[in-house]
Amino acid sequence: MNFHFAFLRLRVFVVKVFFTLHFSFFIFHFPKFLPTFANNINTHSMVTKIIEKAINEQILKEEHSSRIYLSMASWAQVNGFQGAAEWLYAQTDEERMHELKLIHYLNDRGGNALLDDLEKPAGKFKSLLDVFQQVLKHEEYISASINEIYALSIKQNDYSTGNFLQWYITEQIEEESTVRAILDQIRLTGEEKGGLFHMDKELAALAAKKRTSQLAAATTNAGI
Ligand code: OFO
Repeated sequence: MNFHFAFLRLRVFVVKVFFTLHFSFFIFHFPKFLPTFANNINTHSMVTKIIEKAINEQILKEEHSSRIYLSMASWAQVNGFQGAAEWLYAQTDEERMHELKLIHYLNDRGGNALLDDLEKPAGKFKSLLDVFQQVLKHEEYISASINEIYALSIKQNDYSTGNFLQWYITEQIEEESTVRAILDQIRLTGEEKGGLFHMDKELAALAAKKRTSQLAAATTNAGI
């Protein structure tokens, strides 16, 4: 074997060893890169599993809100409070719109919106005052829940979800304030027949206003 041939074989051997070592290093360390790839995907486009779970829970709460108000509306209707029934029926539809908005958002962000079992809502109430006291209590609970998901989205660096939830935060301020005003009026007019009659008329007017703004929102958000 001449010297040149031996030198060539040595070079081929060195190149082979070099590539074999690099390939083995990549295969050995590849699993460590996977979480990095996954994290990048979660941070930049898809919701994390934690946010997906939180939004799915909120979807259930909005659907439950819709049922609670539907049950209250039915009670109001059979107990002669036509205006209150109209307001509560309109509120039922609004809660369903809140639910739909969340479903579309979650699916658009690569999550999977899932429905779950619902609790049975209460069907009997002591008075109109009792109904609206329960509405306020429920809205306060929903506001706290929205705020919790907002805080979670910031913790998860999910600013898109935080931005999306801003709409719900503003909506909750409005919902609570409307119900507080209704409660103040019920207390002011009193729970005597004349006062309740007047209040029911007020609620019918508020329901008509709510329906008009729902129609406007449905026209603007026709794509949701
Ligand atoms: Fe969805 O705002 Fe009431 O519950």
